[in-house]
Amino acid sequence: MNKLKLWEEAEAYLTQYHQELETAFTDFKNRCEAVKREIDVYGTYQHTYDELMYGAKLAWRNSNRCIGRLFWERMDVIDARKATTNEEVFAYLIDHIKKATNGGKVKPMITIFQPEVIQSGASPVKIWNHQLLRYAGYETDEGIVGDPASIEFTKVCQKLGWEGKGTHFDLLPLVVQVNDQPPKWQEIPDDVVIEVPIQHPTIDIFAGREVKWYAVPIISDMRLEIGGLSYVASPFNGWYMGTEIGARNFADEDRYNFLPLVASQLGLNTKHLSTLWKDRALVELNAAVLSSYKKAGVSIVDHHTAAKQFEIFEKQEAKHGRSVTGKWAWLIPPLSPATTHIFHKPYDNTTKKPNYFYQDRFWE
Ligand code: HEM
Ligand code: NRG
Repeated sequence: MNKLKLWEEAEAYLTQYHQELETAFTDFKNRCEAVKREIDVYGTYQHTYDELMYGAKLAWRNSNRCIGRLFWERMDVIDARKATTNEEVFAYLIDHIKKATNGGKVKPMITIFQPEVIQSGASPVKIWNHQLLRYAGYETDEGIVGDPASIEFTKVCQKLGWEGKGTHFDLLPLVVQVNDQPPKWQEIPDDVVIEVPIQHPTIDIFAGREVKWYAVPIISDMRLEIGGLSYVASPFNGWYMGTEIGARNFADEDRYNFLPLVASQLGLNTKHLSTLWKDRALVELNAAVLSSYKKAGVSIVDHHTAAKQFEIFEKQEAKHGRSVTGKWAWLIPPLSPATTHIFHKPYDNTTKKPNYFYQDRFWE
């Protein structure tokens, strides 16, 4: 990115920041002058903590695929830009898991490391994990063990010397890389992780097998862009919507694929698709996820409540004279979508900035 483009991006963000926060006009002008000079002299600039915090929240507000945006102003923003060593990065990540988990009362949180260096394109801090907490997946002679979505990354971890126990629910290690040195891995301490045993309230839907899921989804492979700066390592989390686990992670044929087992435990006729055995199994599986998280005292939201909250978000944004952008195919829940208002209207999928973007994997 050249200086002119960077300044344009910076100016657009500073303008939005000062407008929405209604700061004094002189403060806005002074800050613009300072940033402009910084870019002229150094070819880059640094955000103040307040700019970083508000930018991360705006990026959430602008996340078209997220149904959880009502709470966009309520997120803890940790400034980890001073972390330069593997040890410091690991410490921040483990602290993030601990504080976001918060004993089960999950807190939305983001930890932001140094941004990409504009002049060289180098990234001083990289996180290789897709989520800070995720289960390994192994190809064995008896078929896949664990989460099929993790097979490739699990191989990467094994190449680095990590060895999993070989269960269906082995937490992968954290893998970080500083200054393009060889990556380092570290196991996550047990005492900072909450996992929820999944049980149906009345039926043995897993035929006695131990099934569980981790409490907090912490996406760690997206790039946070604010005012032309790219925070390539900025893991963030909210809490789960039940269907993410019950209708996708446990149900997709290329994930844990539990529907046939659950249906057979429910005594359903799986010979004919027309018995709706998949739909019946899905409902009980999702009910089991929601009631298990509730019983364990871990925050989770069902898709009906989440859709209602999203409707409030849309009204709130309209009241502030702002348009809500969204990606319909992602916003509708994968279970009973037409029971939510989201199904019945179109959404404009324009990308606003700041935002969270996909980026190339660091390990490929
Ligand atoms: C996507 C719910 C918090 C940013 C999603 C999805 C759901 C969801 C259901 C779709 C996921 C999928 O289908 O794989 C929630 C809930 C939250 C929450 C219930 C509770 C507070 C957050 C926070 C951020 C965020 C704190 C960022 C600061 C995103 C982004 C995506 C997303 C960027 C797209 C992810 C992708 O493309 O893989 N959210 N979210 N969400 N959410 Fe949220
Ligand atoms: N579907 C993924 C997680 C994606 C993000 N979901 C959230 N994000 N709820 C899964 O692990 O099932 N969040 O920040 O809360």
